[in-house]
Amino acid sequence: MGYELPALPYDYTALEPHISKSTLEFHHDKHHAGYVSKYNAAVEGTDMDSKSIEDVIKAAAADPAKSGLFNNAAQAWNHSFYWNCMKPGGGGQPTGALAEKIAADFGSYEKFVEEFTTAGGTQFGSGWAWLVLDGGTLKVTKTSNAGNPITDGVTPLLTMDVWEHAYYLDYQNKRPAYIETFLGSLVNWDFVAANLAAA
Ligand code: MN3
Repeated sequence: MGYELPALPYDYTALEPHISKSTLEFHHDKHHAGYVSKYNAAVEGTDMDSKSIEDVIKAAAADPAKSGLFNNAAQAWNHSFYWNCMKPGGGGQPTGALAEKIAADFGSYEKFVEEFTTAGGTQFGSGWAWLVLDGGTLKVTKTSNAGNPITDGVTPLLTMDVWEHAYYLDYQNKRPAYIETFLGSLVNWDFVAANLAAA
């Protein structure tokens, strides 16, 4: 069955000046493609090949002997999700039911921004910041390396890659500037709202 590397949902230059064509070329065509390729090589000819990638992620997370498979499966999934979490002209405050839910569960949009910024900024080394739906409540979480919240039984709604390869060409060591730009100019709230509606 395998897992197909999805094309970016926008042009390589579409997120400029916030995220460069060069970052997206390396990030999608090299890093993401590499995880997908290693995932497919690992499951080919095994009983995992007939499972959805989400089921492989959950099964591999529960088996310490499958940490390599977990890393490539989760990174393949995380990046496919991440591309959709951004759009040209994105960012700023969400609207509608999502905005109301954020205000209800965090207290305010500003409080959400504070929690999400802290999660991304304090993830030591490589990882991801997430907005998830946990038992009907929105929460901010972070995971290290390839970690994915579906292994904790919660539903991912938004993610931000904080591996250095996501921002180093454009922001060098300034991860906080990347996070501020992600929230202010890139987040695709339409995608997040659709995920919330489907959860
Ligand atoms: Mn990445």
